[in-house]
Amino acid sequence: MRKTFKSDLKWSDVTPRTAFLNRRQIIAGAAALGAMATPALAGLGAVESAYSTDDDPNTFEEITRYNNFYEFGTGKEDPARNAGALTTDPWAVQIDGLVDRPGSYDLGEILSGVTLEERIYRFRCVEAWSMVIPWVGFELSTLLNRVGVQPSAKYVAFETLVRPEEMPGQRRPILDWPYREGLRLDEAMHPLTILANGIYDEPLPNQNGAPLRLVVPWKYGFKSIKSIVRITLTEEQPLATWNMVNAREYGFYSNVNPQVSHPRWSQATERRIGGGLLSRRQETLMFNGYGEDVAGLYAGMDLKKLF
Ligand SMILES: Nc1nc2c(c(=O)[nH]1)N[C@H]1C(S)=C(S)[C@@H](COP(=O)(O)O)O[C@H]1N2
Ligand SMILES: [Mo]
Repeated sequence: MRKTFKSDLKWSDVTPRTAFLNRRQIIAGAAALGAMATPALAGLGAVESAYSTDDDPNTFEEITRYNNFYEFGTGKEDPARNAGALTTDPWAVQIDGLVDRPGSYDLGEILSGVTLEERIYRFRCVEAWSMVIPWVGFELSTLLNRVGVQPSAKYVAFETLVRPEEMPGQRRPILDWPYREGLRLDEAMHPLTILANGIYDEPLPNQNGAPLRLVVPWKYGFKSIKSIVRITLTEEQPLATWNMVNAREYGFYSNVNPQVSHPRWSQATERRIGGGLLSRRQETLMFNGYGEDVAGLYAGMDLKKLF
């Protein structure tokens, strides 16, 4: 089982897959030799996690050039083209609602209290494409525990930045800004749920939701809200952007489920984004393959009704 190895190579943006796989072989080799002391720190200095998948990760280029981030336009290439203008420093996150220590928390302050981990997760968009992304981040529960969740809290609401001067998509009523998402508290506290601030040991590119975005790997990608400026603990189920657009097509839960079709397409299979011959359609897994870890959250729930 992979665990707690420091990064020992800095990955190149140009040939990330090769560098990445070499690095993993080096780490596996070091583990086999019992070489526990791998002291070098590189990049964000994340430690590896047993929650990572063994699936081949997508390249840095694939992950950063094919995006959904409607604040920067609706085309898959718009975010990479337009998001460079976003100012991500300074950055603060307002944490409020049913918490003991509400306030505006500077990003540096948030990051100083966490252990960054590498989490290689499958990522499944509701549009039936998927990738494998080596995130760097930390468990959302760490942050929520630090601010103190009050017993009456049942949900967590998230909001993305509103800054139309830097986000051209927000100058048009594409969505009802800000982009909003929400989780049930037990989903938010689950160890698989992370806030990411990096990819491939590099700071998160703006088009992927810099400087801080949610990643919930067993749910459709739109739940993983980007560029978060507000986290609110609530008693009522919060509003969620795509659910507001069309509740019949996008449920509040939106757990990946090959048995529940989108009204306009099947969710039984997905297209794994990838170069040339490796590109392939594959079967979609229940809870995106994370059922062993998360199915218990939904015991007794009718997942066709509460989809
Ligand atoms: N604020 C915001 N967050 C967002 C979106 C968005 O348009 N705005 N798109 C969502 C969708 S549909 C997907 S699939 C993922 C895409 O993440 P990626 O571009 O890092 O792969 O971000 C999600 N988070
Ligand atoms: Mo998506």
